[in-house]
Amino acid sequence: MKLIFARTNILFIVKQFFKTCLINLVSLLVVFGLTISTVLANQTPQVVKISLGNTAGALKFFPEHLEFRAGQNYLLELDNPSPIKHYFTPKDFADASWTKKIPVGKVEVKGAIHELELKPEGEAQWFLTPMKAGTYKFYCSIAGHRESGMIGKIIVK
Ligand SMILES: [Cu+2]
Repeated sequence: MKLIFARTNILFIVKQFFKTCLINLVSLLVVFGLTISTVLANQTPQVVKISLGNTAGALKFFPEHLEFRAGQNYLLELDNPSPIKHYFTPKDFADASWTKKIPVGKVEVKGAIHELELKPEGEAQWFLTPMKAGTYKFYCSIAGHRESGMIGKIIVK
């Protein structure tokens, strides 16, 4: 009788011990998860430079192919070194991304942006996080430019 009682007691203690271990493990994972998400939110953006044309007036983007990782923060640094204005139009990619901000002087433009117009020597910064994997196109929407080769491909993995 005594032996059975002692055995039950030990079993109870062992069970309690594992329960405590499990609770501690879960708390640890929660804290770890929160830390990771905080790190992601404050993660320094990876800089991607894109030129709209060149000084020779080529109707091309440099580079024409871009690759991103979903969930990673990016800073697109756009410039227009060409003698004429161009558009950077990555509509579907922009829809599949979260635009954090587009700083313009002392203003931060937020929300759904589809297109930027850059005048000669213009520069722009676009902070975004691609959210959905896929293949997207970007182009210049000035009549004739896209047809002449001002088009590029974006791959989000
Ligand atoms: Cu153009």
